Amino acid sequence: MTEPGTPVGAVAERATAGFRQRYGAEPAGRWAAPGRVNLIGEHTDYNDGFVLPFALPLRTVVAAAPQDGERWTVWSELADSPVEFGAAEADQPGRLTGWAAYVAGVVWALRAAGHAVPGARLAIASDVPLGSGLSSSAALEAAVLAALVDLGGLDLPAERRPRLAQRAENDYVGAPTGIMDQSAVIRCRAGHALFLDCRTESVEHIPFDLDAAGLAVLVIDSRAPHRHADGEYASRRKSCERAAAQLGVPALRDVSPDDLDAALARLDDDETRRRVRHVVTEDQRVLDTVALLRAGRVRDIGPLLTASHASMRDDFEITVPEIDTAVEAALAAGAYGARMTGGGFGGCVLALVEAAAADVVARAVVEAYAERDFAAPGTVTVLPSVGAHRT
Ligand code: GAF
Repeated sequence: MTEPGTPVGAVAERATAGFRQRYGAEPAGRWAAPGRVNLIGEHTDYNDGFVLPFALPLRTVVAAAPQDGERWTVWSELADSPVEFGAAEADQPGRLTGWAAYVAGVVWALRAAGHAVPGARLAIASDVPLGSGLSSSAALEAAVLAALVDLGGLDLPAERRPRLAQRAENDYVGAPTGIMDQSAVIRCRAGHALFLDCRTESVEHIPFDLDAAGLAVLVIDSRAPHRHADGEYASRRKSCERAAAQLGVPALRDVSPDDLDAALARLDDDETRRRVRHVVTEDQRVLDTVALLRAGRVRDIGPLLTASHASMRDDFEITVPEIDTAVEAALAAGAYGARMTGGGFGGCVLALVEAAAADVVARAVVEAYAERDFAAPGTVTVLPSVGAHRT
């Protein structure tokens, strides 16, 4: 197995070193934001439902200092050259593309909300893998947002930040994602999962002390190429919204499990029925998982995780062969439960395992991949970590 995340100090040092080298000066501060995995509750956020993510010990760190005027200069260790933009580019959604769009999007969202955003120089370093479904984009948005809020002394409490970061992604970058990822990377606490009601944005921090229970969450990077992920995500979202309209409810969250059969009978095609069944049953699985965790029955959530995977595979149809293979191999090797985490069509699987068995399960997945000639997966055990903060 690979090591669980570079200590924040090492990423922060790279951000500081990058800042010094690029700008010949000391940063005024450093701000970190983590990636996330979602324990359960997939494609429920934009249906006003429930999610239960936790923050990873993998982080993006921004070293930053103010600069005169409305100008932003951004260097990233992952890019060949820095990007510089002013208010004109920031005020035009879509004008910047690629990784810099997430930075410009945050500037845009802050300005659109009436904040006086300070000009700044930023240097970015990150351990959150890109394109693995671990919310590298939300981590970047949240770290940049924290830096600009602090540098400008802006009045923006943590509970209002996820919506703003989401606007950057929805309206500047143009990705129609829900509120989960930004909430997770901003509001999570170490040792806890974040139970978020995506309609009211109220949160409860649910103790998820894996160490104390002798358990581990193994994250398996499927390394499957993201096939049509953006278009498929948008089409799932549209299909859910159409179904809610047909059923005469504000969102699918308003269909209770007791009303599910009657609701399905009112829909006119099988595919929509499957999509709705996933969302309604997934919301209930989140509530059941929370109830078990509150009762300290961590191992017992395993079957709910696995049922969530089956629902994503058969009803929401967002898994791919590499992902299903990882889940099956982890379960066969003794995991209590396993499921894909994140938007789908690639990305990562998480498996709940005895800490002492994590290596065995990881090896079983690697072997199953080799048998099918898939590119080797990445494996890492993770503990629930802290959300965005100054470091
Ligand atoms: C992606 C999105 F960004 C989230 O908003 C959420 O919908 C998730 O897919 C699926 O649960 O991570």
